[in-house]
Amino acid sequence: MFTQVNELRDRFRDLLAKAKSTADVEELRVSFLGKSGSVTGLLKSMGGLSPEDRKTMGQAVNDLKNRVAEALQEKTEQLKAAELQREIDALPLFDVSAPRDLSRGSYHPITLVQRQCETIFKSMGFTVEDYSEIVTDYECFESLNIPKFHPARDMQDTYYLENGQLLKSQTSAAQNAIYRKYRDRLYKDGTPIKAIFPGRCFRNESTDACHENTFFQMEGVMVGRDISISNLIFFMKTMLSEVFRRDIKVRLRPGFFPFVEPGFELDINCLICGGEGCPSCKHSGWLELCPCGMIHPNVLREGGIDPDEFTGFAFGLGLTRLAMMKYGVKDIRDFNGGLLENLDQFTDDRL
Ligand code: FA5
Repeated sequence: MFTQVNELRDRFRDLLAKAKSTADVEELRVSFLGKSGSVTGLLKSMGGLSPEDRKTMGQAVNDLKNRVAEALQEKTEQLKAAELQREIDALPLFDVSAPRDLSRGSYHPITLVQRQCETIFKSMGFTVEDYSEIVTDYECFESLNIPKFHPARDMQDTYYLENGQLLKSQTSAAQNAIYRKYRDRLYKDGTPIKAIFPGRCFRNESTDACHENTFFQMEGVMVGRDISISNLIFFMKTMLSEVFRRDIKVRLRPGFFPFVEPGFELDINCLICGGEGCPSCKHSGWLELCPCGMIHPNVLREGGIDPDEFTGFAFGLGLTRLAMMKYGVKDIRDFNGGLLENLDQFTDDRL
């Protein structure tokens, strides 16, 4: 029987040396150590031996069994490492110092539209202001003629921090700070305040094809002597014709916002369906794009400006919706979706 053990050991060595893959090794394991394997068969065949022979043979076969198991384990690890190395060798070389392939990155469509609007308004003498995303209740509501418990608060629910601050629901939240920043110059030499402030807004509301809980607006204000609705309409028309570079149908209708009087809704004919009605425009053919109006005297007063001396207009352009219309994006949620195939197809030759 010892001869059998030796023969088995030699045969195993030969076969193991020939194994080329982890699958070959597994096959060997089954044929030697499996239920009907050769080593298992030897163990079973020891029943007819004397107790002494069984003891010696048992030790020899168990020894063989352990060595076979160890050798199989070692070979598997070697083959796995070699297989991994082959996969690594097959990978294309990546040179971190190589110049970046710019064709693989792009601006987000909202960034494109935002920059385009900034360029247009800068060319008309507006400054571009930055403002935080976390604001106080005063900035977002009270300074805008929306006192605590005013029903107009129901129009914009947002996300509150434990310390009472909130994620701004509208870029109008920056109005008060802008009036305070520029009012001295306004009083000193009458230079009108002309500012835009783009920014991310947040609303706690259900999403659909034209509503997101996180979206971009761009606020604009102009305050000076004798500023009227005609100025407002001029700037809105100029901006839209520059952005779309073609004739766009718009409509102005009365709208209520506590911080403007009179207030308007400026709607744009839906460019996704051409005005026929679709989910992007809630089947109305029109898309609310840019509410606006003449700044309410209370809001000017709160910003340290005398409404008997100065007047102004304000607008709150829905930048994300503008990007939808400009690029024909049917569902607003695609902008936050992160799918590069969706996002990297837009360019603007003026950037
Ligand atoms: C406002 O936020 C006012 N602050 C705008 C304003 C400014 C009025 C200055 C008067 C003077 P409204 O809630 O309608 O208004 O939002 C303005 C625009 O932001 C909308 O026309 C729309 O284009 C966009 N908008 C509003 N909510 C969402 C939303 N959930 N998802 C995407 N865009 C939105």
